[in-house]
Amino acid sequence: MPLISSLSGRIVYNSRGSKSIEIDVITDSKFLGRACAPSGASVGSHEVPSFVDNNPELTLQRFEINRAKFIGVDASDSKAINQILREIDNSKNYSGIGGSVAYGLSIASAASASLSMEVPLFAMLKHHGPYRFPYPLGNILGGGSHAGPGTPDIQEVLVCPIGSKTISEALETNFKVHKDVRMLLEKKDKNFTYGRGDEGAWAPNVNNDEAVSIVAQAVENAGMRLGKDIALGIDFASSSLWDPERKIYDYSRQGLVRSTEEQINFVQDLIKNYHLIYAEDPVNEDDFESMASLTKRNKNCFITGDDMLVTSSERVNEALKYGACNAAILKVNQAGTLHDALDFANTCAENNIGIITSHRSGESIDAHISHIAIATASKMIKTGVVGGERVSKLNELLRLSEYDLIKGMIDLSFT
Ligand code: 2PG
Ligand code: MG
Repeated sequence: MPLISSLSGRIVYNSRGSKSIEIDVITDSKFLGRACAPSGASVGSHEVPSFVDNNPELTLQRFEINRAKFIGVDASDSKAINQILREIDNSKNYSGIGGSVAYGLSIASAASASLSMEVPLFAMLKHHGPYRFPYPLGNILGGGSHAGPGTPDIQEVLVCPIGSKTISEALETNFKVHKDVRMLLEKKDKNFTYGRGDEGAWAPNVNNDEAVSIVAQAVENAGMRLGKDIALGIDFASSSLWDPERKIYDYSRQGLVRSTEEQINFVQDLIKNYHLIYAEDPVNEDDFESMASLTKRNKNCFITGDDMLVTSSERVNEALKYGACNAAILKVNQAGTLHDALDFANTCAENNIGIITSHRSGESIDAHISHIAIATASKMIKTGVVGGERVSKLNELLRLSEYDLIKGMIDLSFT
């Protein structure tokens, strides 16, 4: 049994240059597991907060005061780690210890246990059922909270290489589209600076309609069939556009507003015209009814809840009452601990909700999510395409594809 012999924590910096908490867990006095909490820019209002009172130093202090309570605990027992955290912090959302401590502790413990047990993390987390390899869902072009004025209001236009048969082929395809989109943007705007947003997606001065059409154009120019070789997806992150007082979606960069009905029609037209396979947060985080109407009409598109579900079993159970989604984003730091996130994954799997494991816009070079995506049989892994903190997850997928346990094949099925 991999027993925790020591723990330490520190403040480090994420890909945005903001403070984050990193936790080290050592089991059996020699196996070091290390995890750094990521953070979002477009944060759902029901998410676990990263820090106690928004204060990284105070959060680290809380960890220091409580760390001895984890000594001697079985690091592979995510439930036991969770229980101790719940005893320390009786708030519902880890606001007493801080979401980044909950994240770091739970992931670092699992990582350390996997070293001690000499099994890869994905295999330690998954005990039964067939393995599947997720498709990389790559962020190609965007704006919203991830980029500045002049960029699209829509946060992300993504691609999924659904025709690829291996992970390396899939990665090559995404890299090609990312490069080709830059060439199209250069042609369109002589002043294009090659600027990129927080996740490495191009951040050009184009409106929302142009953003989607340029990515589609790049796919077609490369001789690939839209919806067959590559499918497009969009993260509308529409809670960031929603104005609850005026009850409108405010596309301020494009200078227009949409009522809820107009928003649904806008999304529906994009799904139809571009054969979208993926539509994330197309309506605001609490509008389960509108989400349900899109889910009902689009059997071949993942209508996905991110800010809506915040990796919470409670929220997904609520969504199920409406039939609000057929897919869900899994971000461990939205939930708090690895145990909470795996619990959410089970609820999704039992109810036929496809899982998409995801990075955050503020990231480290950790690659644990690549393992979590495999362990949860995620349909896709949302990682971005370029940037060291994005590529680290993709390169880990390449390494993992070498395991005999996993066939290099990926299989995007809706069932
Ligand atoms: C999202 C994420 C990741 P953020 O909205 O899905 O792309 O962004 O981490 O800023 O919430
Ligand atoms: Mg999102």
